[in-house]
This record gives sequence, structure tokens and C-alpha cells, in this order.
Amino acid sequence: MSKRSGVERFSVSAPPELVREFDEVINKLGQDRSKAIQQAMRLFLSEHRWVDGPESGGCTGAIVLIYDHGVHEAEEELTDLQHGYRQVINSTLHLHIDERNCLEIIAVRGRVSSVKGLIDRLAACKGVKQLKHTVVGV
Ligand code: NI
Repeated sequence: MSKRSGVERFSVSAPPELVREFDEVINKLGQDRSKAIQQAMRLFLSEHRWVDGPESGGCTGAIVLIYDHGVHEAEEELTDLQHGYRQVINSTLHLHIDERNCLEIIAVRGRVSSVKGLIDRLAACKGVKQLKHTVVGV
């Protein structure tokens, strides 16, 4: 590692296929590797840093998930789960993407431990294909 005028250099190991795909997207966007890695690091921090706070600390944010409502009991499981976490869910926006897929945006505010628990349990639900969240500690 070497330091030079406000930047720190470091090397990273990654599977060649991941590097190839990464470079392809970077080239299409007209960016360079360093800028893209910095952006990825900031995203990583925003995704994980809020969990660092005290268990009793508060947080606010949004969870976005895409799921297949055709999967047996997926809808019921997600609804039951959200009822169980109603103390941290401010509102839920539901969009029917197509015949099978749904997108839900869940606005959350409450204890870090509860929001973390909700995210973990949503991610484990049947039919959930994608889950992302943006949460900040308050
Ligand atoms: Ni739907």
C-alpha cells in the first residue's frame, strides 16, 4: 500500500470473469476502474454501515424487493411477515410488474435490530428474487 497526494493505492484479487464483466460496464459508461471501485465501496458502506450502531439505535430507509407471487404462499408469507413488523413499517407500495412478478417498496423507520431482522427474513422468503435496501442510521 502506498500513499500519494490524498489517495491510497491497493491491489484487489478477483475472478477473471468478474473483472471482464466489470471492465465491460465501466467502458460502456466511460468511467475508469478507480472511480467505479470507489463508487462500489461507497455503496457497500451505505448498505452495511448503519448496522454498526447500537442495537437500540434508530434507522430510516427503504427496502425494495421483487418477488414471484405465483410461488405457493409467497404472498401470504410476505404479508404475515410485514404484519409482524408493523411497528417499523411506515408504508408499502406495491406494483404488479407482469402476470407473475411484483415489486414492493417498504418504507421503514425504527430500531436497527428490528429493521435488520425484517430485511433478513424478507430475503429468506419464498419467491423473493431480488432485495435491496437503503437505510441510514439516525
Ligand atoms: Ni402484484
